[in-house]
Amino acid sequence: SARDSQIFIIGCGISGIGAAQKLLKHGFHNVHIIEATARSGGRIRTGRLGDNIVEIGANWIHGPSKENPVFRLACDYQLLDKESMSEENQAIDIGGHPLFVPNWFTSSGRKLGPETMGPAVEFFMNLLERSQQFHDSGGEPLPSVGEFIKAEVERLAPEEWKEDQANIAIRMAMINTLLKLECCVSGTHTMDDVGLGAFGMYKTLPGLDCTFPGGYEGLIDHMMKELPSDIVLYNKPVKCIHWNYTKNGPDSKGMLFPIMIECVNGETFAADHVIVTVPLGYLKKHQNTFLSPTFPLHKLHSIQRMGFGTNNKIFLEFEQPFWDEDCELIYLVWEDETHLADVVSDMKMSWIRKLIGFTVLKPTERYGHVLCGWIAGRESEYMETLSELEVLHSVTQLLRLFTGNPTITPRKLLRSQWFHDPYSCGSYSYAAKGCSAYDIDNLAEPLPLKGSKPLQVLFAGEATHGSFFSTVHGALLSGWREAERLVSHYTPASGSFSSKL
Ligand code: 6YU
Repeated sequence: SARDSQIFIIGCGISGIGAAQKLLKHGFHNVHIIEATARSGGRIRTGRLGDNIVEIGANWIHGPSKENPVFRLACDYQLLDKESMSEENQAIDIGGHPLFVPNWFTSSGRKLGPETMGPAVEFFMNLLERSQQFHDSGGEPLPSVGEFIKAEVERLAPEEWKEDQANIAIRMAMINTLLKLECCVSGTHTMDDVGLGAFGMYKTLPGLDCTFPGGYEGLIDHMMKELPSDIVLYNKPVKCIHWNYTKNGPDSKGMLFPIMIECVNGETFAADHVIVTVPLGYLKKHQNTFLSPTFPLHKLHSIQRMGFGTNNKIFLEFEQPFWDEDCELIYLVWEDETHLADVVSDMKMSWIRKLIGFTVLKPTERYGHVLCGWIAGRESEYMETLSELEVLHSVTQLLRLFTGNPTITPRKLLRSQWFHDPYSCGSYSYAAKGCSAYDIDNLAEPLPLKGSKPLQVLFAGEATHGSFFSTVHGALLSGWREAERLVSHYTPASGSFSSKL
């Protein structure tokens, strides 16, 4: 039967796991996942800092409400606390920007109050909201979000804050911090790289972002338990997928397999279909060798055009907090950054300026005093090349400068290194300057679309979801989508005979 067809999924992240789950549910039984590393989960990765668990990859369920499949699974598996599941939390709609209780520290060791900084945050959030609206209305005045926001700040800020001249400089510096924070959210080097017209392609769901008390990887563990235990072939990086391939031997029915998967270790697998879920960063890096024959031009161009950047975390553990008890987000503001320009002239000396600040891990009873620092872009990639001790030294100096306390010493540090991870090549995708919905359609388009042997190579993964790219739920939905594409390919249209069976 058609359900006998050989299907291989490349990558055991949540999109690959989701695809396997759905195919098995529909009766396909020759399904395997080929994974480059020794573990499942990909960019969902829970690590340890002393006695604490910390998320090295994905952190939150963005928009945890009924429509979010990750939320539904997490509820079914009972992985969330009561509050996260409450109807009240599900109904909160903040448009993707949780209002964390902030503390502001500046480079002269001052701690500033909400009356000084609050207006800058409000002003910025308004510009961000306006940036998202060009997707529906069209007519974007500038190519990128960064250029738009900077132009609007220059135009509007003097008027907006004219009654409060004394604070203009510090608020401009604050806007710089907020732009850097937005680089972390979008996973990009600069907001000048994020397309203004495409920014609004990203859609949010209602629900107050929540975390997994036992770690995000618990979700992966539960999903894996529902799959046959031998479904994943670990430690087998795929080197090349040969499609329209004619040199395979015949299958049990004497048919030729159209695909040959070639692994780095020389092993090969014959298949009818392969679902590729490797990160966009990996595809960009290996665009000339990963497929043979290579990608059609329109697909290749979209792989090149869509953005994929780096956002890293630096976890720090302290004996005592230097922040307020209710603080959820610590902003670092450089008082000399009063001009809106993202230039780091000397990477070695100044990379640390890109660190926007820290989220506070809550609740304290569970974590103790742990902060998670956020840093994106090329400075983040440079940080990855430094030793843990060098990073610790730089962060310690930074904290002493900003708190004015020369004795502050973090007692432990752990940082992520997503750019140098050979199977991620960065953190997640964004809609780059010049991108449109067509680019994501192109990324998701199967090869070949038509012909006597269609749908040989299918594409899933976070970057292929039109509105939830860069998220775990987008990744999961994309895996389900490609599995369903195969299911309907083999399902006769009602009332008519299908030659596909
Ligand atoms: C979310 C969040 N979150 C922080 C950080 C990161 C990410 N995301 P996978 O990579 O998982 O799987 C592919 C597998 O393929 C993998 O196992 C490889 O080893 C394997 N592979 C590769 N090459 C291979 C080869 N050759 N052969 C065989 N195997 C191979 N998402 O929902 N909440 O809080 C965060 C965050 C530091 C790095 C995140 C978050 C992104 C998710 O982690 C990610 O999308 C999915 O896990 C990907 O799953 P997958 O299966 O596709 O790939 C307005 C506006 C702006 C728009 N942006 C909004 C911002 C929202 C994004 N937020 C992110 C924030 C954080 C903090």
